[in-house]
Amino acid sequence: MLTNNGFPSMSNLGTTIDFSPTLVNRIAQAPSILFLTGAGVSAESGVATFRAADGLWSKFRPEELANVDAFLANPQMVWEWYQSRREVVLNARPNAGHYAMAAFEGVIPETTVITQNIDGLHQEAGSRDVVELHGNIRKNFCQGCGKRYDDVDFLTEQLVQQCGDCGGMIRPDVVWFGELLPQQAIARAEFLARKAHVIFSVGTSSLVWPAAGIPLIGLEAGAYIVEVNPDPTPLTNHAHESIRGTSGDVLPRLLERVVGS
Ligand code: BV8
Ligand code: ZN
Repeated sequence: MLTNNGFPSMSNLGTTIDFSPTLVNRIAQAPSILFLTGAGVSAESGVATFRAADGLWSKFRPEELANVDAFLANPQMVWEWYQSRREVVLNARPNAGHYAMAAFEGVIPETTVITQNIDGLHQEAGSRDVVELHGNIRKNFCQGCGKRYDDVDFLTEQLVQQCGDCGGMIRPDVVWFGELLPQQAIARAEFLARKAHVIFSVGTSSLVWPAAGIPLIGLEAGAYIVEVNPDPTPLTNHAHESIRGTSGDVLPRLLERVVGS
């Protein structure tokens, strides 16, 4: 009998979702599972997604903001955009979807979260093995010399900050378009995708590469691919199952179903 090791029981979940027995059995018997997550997982924590109608980029385009040329051309504008996002992230709390993914660690020992999100909410929810593919908005470094400024709280600084060592501009430690992902993070993500028995793609539009390729690497290696998203994405036709729903609703119910199986 699987237990979820004392994580809050989800029994008051009301109506049920008819999960396929194949999915429940595959998870229950899996030595390792993987969650690839995107902005949709944090939407229920009040952190805007990128491509929704009211998303972050409805007013701007990625090229204008999330790339180093934009930062070098207009550092103050890019800095202010990140300051406004930092403010939202630091006031956000994990939601039921984050907590369910953390609780899966108590059911399937080898549970890893590979996230595209930069908000740190998986770690705050208790997930112990989180790979951040696109960095973390709570960390910073100098664009000029690379000096780290992780423990400095810039939240109140409205102006772009200068490096004490070289006078260069300090930037959030996130991966911008055209920049390589942290080598160790993408290598570990691809390694885990080849090993996982079940891979969940949760809350991502599956548009940004190389993150979007992670489930496909797992598919090729024989993993069971499950998408959780209110909308279809380019991954939908490749997934074994695509569950139309929100992460905060689907994942706690799935955990309940697996624990009870
Ligand atoms: C690189 C950090 C070498 C900064 C981000 C191959 C093919 C085509 C293009 C490329 C390719 N390889 C590289 C590229 C270029 C580019 C790319 O992928 N472009 C795309 C747009 C075509 N990739 C790169 O530049 C990467 N670097 O590969 O370097 C290189 C460079 C150039 C050319 C070749 C090689 C770097 C990519 C990282 C960029 N940084 N963010 C910041 O956050 O400010 S990307 C940004 O978008 C996010 O980090 C996120 O990771 C990403 C994807 O967004 P999502 O998380 O999916 O969010 P989105 O809003 O799109 O979707 C939300 C989903 O959730 C929706 O489906 C919605 O229905 C769903 N949802 C909503 N509510 C819920 C929900 N789901 C569940 N529950 C809910 N409640
Ligand atoms: Zn510097």
